[in-house]
Amino acid sequence: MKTTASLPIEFCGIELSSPVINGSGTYDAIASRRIFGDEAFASENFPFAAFVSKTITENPRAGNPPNRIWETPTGMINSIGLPNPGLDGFVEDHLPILAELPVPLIVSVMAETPEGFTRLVERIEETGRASALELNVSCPNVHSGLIVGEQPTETEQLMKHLKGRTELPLIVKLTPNVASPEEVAVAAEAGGADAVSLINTIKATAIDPVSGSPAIGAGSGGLSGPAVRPVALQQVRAIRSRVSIPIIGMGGVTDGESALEFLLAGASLVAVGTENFRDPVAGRRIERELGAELTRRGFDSIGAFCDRPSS
Ligand code: RRO
Repeated sequence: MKTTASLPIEFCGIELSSPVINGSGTYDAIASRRIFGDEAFASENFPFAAFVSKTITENPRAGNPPNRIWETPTGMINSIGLPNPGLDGFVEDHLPILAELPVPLIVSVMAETPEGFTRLVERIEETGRASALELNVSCPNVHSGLIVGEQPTETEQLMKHLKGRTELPLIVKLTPNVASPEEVAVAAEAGGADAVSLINTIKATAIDPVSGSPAIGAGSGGLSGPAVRPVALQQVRAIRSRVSIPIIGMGGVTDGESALEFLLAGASLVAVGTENFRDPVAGRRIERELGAELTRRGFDSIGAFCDRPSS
């Protein structure tokens, strides 16, 4: 028997070398290329099986005032506020670099209207450089005026609006900050979503005991890291029982065992987020550990695990 299970997997028609990818906004591939050169994009070094970009909007955004990041017990609050170069800046300056990645690219987008989403989706598709799109309808730090990710009917309408307009798989990034994320997932599937990803961060704040004011510049942000893992697992499990499209599970994945927990809860892929800030090559380690976890349980491939009788 091999020492570790083989991990290649297909997701929405995309061939991936493993089920371990990054969470949007948690790994700066462009900075890694700038600092480490071509080595950063060598397939044996790049830590994920697909790369999800930081979310972009049509117009450039400066982001929120500091503090943008705050460490918490077993987690982190962020309120970055979606700084990004806008669609033109992304297509002209970032995409040519991301096109050199050794893995498929998933571009994350956010807009205030269905028409705005359409412009983002169509322009990214035109470049021919993305394998899929993630629709971020769940950022806790941007008041877009669009409550689409919180309202099942709005989510379904957005998906119906976008569906005929692109050939690319559409992944809907869900918020944990609603009473029933399952209802939003069901609506996304009904509208034509190809997959859902969850969880985005959980609304949170921290108070500076000296000033008595929030430690976060914007007043509040979103909690991530191991602290949120039990919440994420519950939501992945609940959504798995309600939809048949694939799920990208995330929330406090730090090692092979926690990645396996998400697969057991019903995710097809797992995304690493906060752990990348502690260990930028965590994805590679988690992939290795996941292979060993599967082998220990008698599976020689991720396919055999997915086809196990109880699943
Ligand atoms: O940029 C952010 O503040 C941010 C985004 Br877009 C998101 O989707 N989730 C998050 O925790 N932070």
